[in-house]
Amino acid sequence: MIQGKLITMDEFTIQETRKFPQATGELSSLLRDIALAGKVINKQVRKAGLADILGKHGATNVQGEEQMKLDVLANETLIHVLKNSSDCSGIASEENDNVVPYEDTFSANSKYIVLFDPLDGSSNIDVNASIGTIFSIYRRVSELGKPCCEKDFLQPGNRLMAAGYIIYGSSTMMVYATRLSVNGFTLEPSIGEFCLSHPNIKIPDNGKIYSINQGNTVKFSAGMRAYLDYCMESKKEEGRPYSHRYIGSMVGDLHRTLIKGGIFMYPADKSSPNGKLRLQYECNPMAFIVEAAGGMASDGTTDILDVQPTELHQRVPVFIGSKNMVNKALEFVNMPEVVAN
Ligand code: P6P
Repeated sequence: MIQGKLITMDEFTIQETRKFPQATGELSSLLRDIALAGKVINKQVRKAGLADILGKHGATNVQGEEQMKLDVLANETLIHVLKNSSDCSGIASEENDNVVPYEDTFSANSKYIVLFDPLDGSSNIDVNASIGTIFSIYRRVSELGKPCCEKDFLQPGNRLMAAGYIIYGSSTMMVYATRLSVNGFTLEPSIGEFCLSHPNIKIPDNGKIYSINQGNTVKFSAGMRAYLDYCMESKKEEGRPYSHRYIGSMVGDLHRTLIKGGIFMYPADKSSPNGKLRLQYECNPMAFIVEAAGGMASDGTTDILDVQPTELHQRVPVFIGSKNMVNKALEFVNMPEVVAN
């Protein structure tokens, strides 16, 4: 707020850019393009209950998941907006089997690439629960002047330049992290602008909410089951057991975790040895945001951001949130099996 005046995301990113004389403003411009795509997707999401765009699109994506029509619309919106951006050389999407280099000369000379999950949590679309767009921005490693290629999209999360999400919930918010801070912007529909509402977000070191699909418990390791027992027991020092919250939409569960503290987990299990969530489209961007806010993200043994991707759509187990809670969970998960039984 400046003298009670709203600060738009554009004003904020320009102010941030001015702090670094060597900054070219390209990253800020790319963030503004993503925000534009978010506004277009938001318009489609907000009318989903009315327009005939509910229901299955019929196609299935590389994950074998049936695509809801909004998934497709969101994906196409992001591809179109970023193709017309002056700062993106190509994209990779959870909905596309392969990377999509933009073939024009201008894009071939752009220095950034973007990965996204266009509409995460899409199974919640027709029950009106929070869903979201997740994005990651890397500086490309391939030669400028030529189309970007797959190696640009297989960089570890510790090389991210920025990452964020747009959550279509009770309000529409865009939260993004650079290496300096995490900031949240709420869409003000009357002016069509994202306005700064959550400056310099920090995740509490502790929380009282654990978030996991407990329906998978029978498939979890003994250590994982021991941690869930710990969460459910009444802890004298905390006065009550933790609360369990699970929306089934990573953006919704992690936005709550970021704001209130807590832990979100999608661990490996007997039928999914690498868990379910995708490293490049969900776990790396969320880990970058949470760690920039002072939290922690692990695959059970390694910091998520240090995992070297080998495949575009690879999955990874994830424990992410308040650092003290993640460390406690890892104690249980990594205890010798015989002790945990
Ligand atoms: P489950 C949504 O499909 C998603 O990719 C994440 O947004 C969410 O956290 C997870 O899968 C939910 O998976 O197996 O609990 O339905």
